[in-house]
Amino acid sequence: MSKKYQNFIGGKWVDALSGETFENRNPANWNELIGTFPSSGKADVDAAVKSAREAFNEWRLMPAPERGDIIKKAGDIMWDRKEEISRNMTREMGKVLAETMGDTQEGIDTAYYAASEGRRLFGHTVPSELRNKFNMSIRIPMGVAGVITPWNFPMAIPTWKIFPALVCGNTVVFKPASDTPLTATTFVEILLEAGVPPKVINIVHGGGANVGTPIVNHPDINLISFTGSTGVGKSISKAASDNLKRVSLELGGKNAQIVMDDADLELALEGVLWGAFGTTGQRCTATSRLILHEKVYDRFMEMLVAAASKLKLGNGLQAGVDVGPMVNSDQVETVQRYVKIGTEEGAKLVLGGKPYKDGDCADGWFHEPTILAEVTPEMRVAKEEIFGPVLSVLRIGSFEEAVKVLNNTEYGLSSSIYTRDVNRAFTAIRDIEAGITYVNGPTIGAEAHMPFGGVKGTGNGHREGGWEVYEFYTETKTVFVDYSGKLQRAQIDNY
Ligand code: UN1
Repeated sequence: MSKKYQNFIGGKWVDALSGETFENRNPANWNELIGTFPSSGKADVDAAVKSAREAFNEWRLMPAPERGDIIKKAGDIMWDRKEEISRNMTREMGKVLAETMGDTQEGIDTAYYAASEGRRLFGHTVPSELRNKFNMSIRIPMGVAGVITPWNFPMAIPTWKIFPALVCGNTVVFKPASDTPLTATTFVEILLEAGVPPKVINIVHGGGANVGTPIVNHPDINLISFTGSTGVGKSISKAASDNLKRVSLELGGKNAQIVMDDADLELALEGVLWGAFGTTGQRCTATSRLILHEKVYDRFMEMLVAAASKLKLGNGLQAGVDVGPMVNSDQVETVQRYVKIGTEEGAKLVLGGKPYKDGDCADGWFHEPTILAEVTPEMRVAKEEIFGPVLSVLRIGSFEEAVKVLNNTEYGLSSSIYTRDVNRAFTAIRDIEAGITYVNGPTIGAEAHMPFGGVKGTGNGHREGGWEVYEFYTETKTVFVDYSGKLQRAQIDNY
C-alpha cells in the first residue's frame, strides 16, 4: 500500500502549501508506487527557515554533550531499524540490499562519531603575549543550515551533514533528493524520536528549482551543504555569495583505478568489479576508469570481461543479485548517450552497452554493466562523469604515464593503485591529484570517521566526515580574558 507523506515544518507534519504532490516509484519495477510526497515551493521553505531560526537560540544553549546524547539515541534507533530502513531504501532507489545495509550502517557510524564529538569540539588555549591575560579560541554554532542531498546514499549522506550540524548547535532545513524522499522522512522521524526538538529539524520535499533554489537564496540561512552535480554546485556557490553564506560542495568525480604490471591481478579484479559496478556505478566515488599497464592488459581484460559478464542484474531485494537498476530513466539515457559518444570517439565496446529488459527486469530502469576498451585520454568518456555502470579502460606503459593519465580530468575525488611496490605506492599517494587515494583497494568504501572530499572540480575545499566537518559547522570565537586589573596594550606595552 502506498502512503501519502508530508513535510515536517514548524514542529508539525504538513502538506505543501500548494497541496501538490509527486510520486515515488520503485526503479526496479515502476508499477510499484512507494508513496506520494509534497511538491513544495518557496513559501514552504520560508516557513521551514522561520521555524529553524526560532529554534536556534534554545538549541545552541543546550550543552554539546547533551546534544550528542540525542544523536547517539538516533544511532541506536537506526541500528534497531536497520533492515527495515535498508529494504525501503532498496525499494526507492534500487541498489542491492547488502549495499543499502551498508548505507544505513554508515549513518549509524556517523551518529556515534558525532555523539562523541559533542564531548570534544576542541578549541585552543594559547599563551598571551601579556602578563595576567588568558587567550583561547572556542567553537560556536553558525545558525541555520540548509542541507541538500542526493539519492545515491539516501541515509549516509544526510547523516554526514545533519548529525554534525546538530551536534555543533545549528538548526536544519533539509531538502532530500526527490528520488529518495522516504529514507529522508524516516531519518527525520528518527531524529524526533531520539529527542531533537521539533522546530530544530525541518524537511521540505520537492525539486531543485522549487525548493533547493529558495533555500540557497534565503537570507536567513547561514550555511549550505550540498552533494550533487558540478553544474548545480557552481550555481549554488554563485548564488550563496550574495549574502556570504558558507558553502560546502561535494561534486562530481571521474575516479580511476591504476593496475600496474606487478599487481595481484585477482585482487585488482575484485576491486574494479566492486568499484565500477557496485551501486550500479552511481557513486561519486565509483571507478569510472581503469588505467591498465600494457604488460597485463590482455590478460586482465579477459578476466574482467569474463567476470563482469557474470554479474546478475535484478531487483536488489532478491538474493544473488549483484547489480540493481539505475535510479530513473534520465540516468539510463545519460549512460546510453555516453556509450554512443564513446564508440563514436573510437572506444571499443567489449561488454554491455544496452538497457536491460529481460525477465523480471522488464519494468525497471536497468542497464547492462558496460566496458569501453582502448579509450584514450582525450576522449570524453575518459574525462567526463557518467554516473552509471560504465568503465572506460585506458592502456599505459609506465607508472609515470599512469599517474599523468589519472590526473587528466577536471575532477579529483577518489583514486586507487594496485601495485606490490611500496615506493610506487607512496609516490602515487604524493602525486595523484585526488582527495582520497586507496592502495590495493577500490575507489569506493570511505569510512565515516575519515575526511571525505575531493580536489579540483570535485568541490570547494571542504571535507565531510571525520573531524574536519566540525570545522565547517562552527565558527571560531577568539577570547581574551585580562585579569591584570589594568589596561594592557598589546604590541605596545610589552615592547
Ligand atoms: C558518494 O558516492 O557520494 O566511499 C558517497 C564510498 C561511500 C560513500 C560514497 N562510503 O563509496
